[in-house]
Amino acid sequence: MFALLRRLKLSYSLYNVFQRHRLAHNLPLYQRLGLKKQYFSPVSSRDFAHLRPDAGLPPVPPLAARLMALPVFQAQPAATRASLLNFEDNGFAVLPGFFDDATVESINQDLDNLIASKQVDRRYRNKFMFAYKKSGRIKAAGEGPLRELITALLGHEATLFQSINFLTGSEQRTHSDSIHMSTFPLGGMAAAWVALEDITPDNGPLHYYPGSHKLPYYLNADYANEGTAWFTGDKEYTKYEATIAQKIAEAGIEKQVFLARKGDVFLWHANLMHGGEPHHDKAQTRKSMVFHYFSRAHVCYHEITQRPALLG
Ligand SMILES: O=C(O)CCC(=O)C(=O)O
Repeated sequence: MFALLRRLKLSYSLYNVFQRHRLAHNLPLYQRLGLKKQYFSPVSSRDFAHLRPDAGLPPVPPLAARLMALPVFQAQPAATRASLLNFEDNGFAVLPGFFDDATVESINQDLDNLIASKQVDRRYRNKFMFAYKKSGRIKAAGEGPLRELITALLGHEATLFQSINFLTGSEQRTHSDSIHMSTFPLGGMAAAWVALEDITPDNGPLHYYPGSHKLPYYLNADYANEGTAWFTGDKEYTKYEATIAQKIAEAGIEKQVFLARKGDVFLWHANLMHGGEPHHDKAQTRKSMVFHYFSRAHVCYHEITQRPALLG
């Protein structure tokens, strides 16, 4: 009964009626796209199926020009600049030592304090969600130069949607963030993953599939999870994960594991397939943090739950 209620679109639309200030971002875009929707209306990829893939997006200069204009880009070592310039080809960029030791330690200290004072709690097994709302130092890490780089990569103003801190490996199966944090047009999100200590093969490193962002975006229709006018889809998330595993095997893309050093940053594209390796050595922690950003120029929503995204 509870599961059915959770899938009832009306129940969360009612909740969203009280969130106008955080949902109004989609309204000008709905209007530009000719979609008759309220700020609280359910939304999914099905609503955009009749539109041109780039409908409603303003043109932007090429990636190299966007990056060159940024002092933070100019200040990076040559290898980091090359990695950022290749983002559109590879689907990721690596920024070794982007955060210094003192910054990382202050973030670890803030997270410890937030956990001890119960200001953040563990959700979805081992995720400390939205700590940036409680820690100025975590927020500063996600805003500032990192967000400027993400804005340049997206070509549109990036807004920090969420932070997730981990003390252990996520062990999440391979996925594209676009099934969780979705946009129209496709591709209007990106993420920054930060190593808050050295990562080893045994403490659940991040994994990713280079170039996999060029695969199609696999959304509700690809695992028969579109639902009905009243209810969201009824498929288990494991069915999505199995679909992704099959698509990657068919594409023959080889997995890479990111053995980061403390302070390293890994940026990924909205459709880069990635996940967490098994965390074998439970005596080790895996301190890390990920920021997910949405583009302000896109309709931002959640494909599985068909909810508009709450920003700000
Ligand atoms: O940190 C990890 O192991 C994976 C995180 C992840 O997949 C995500 O935040 O989307």
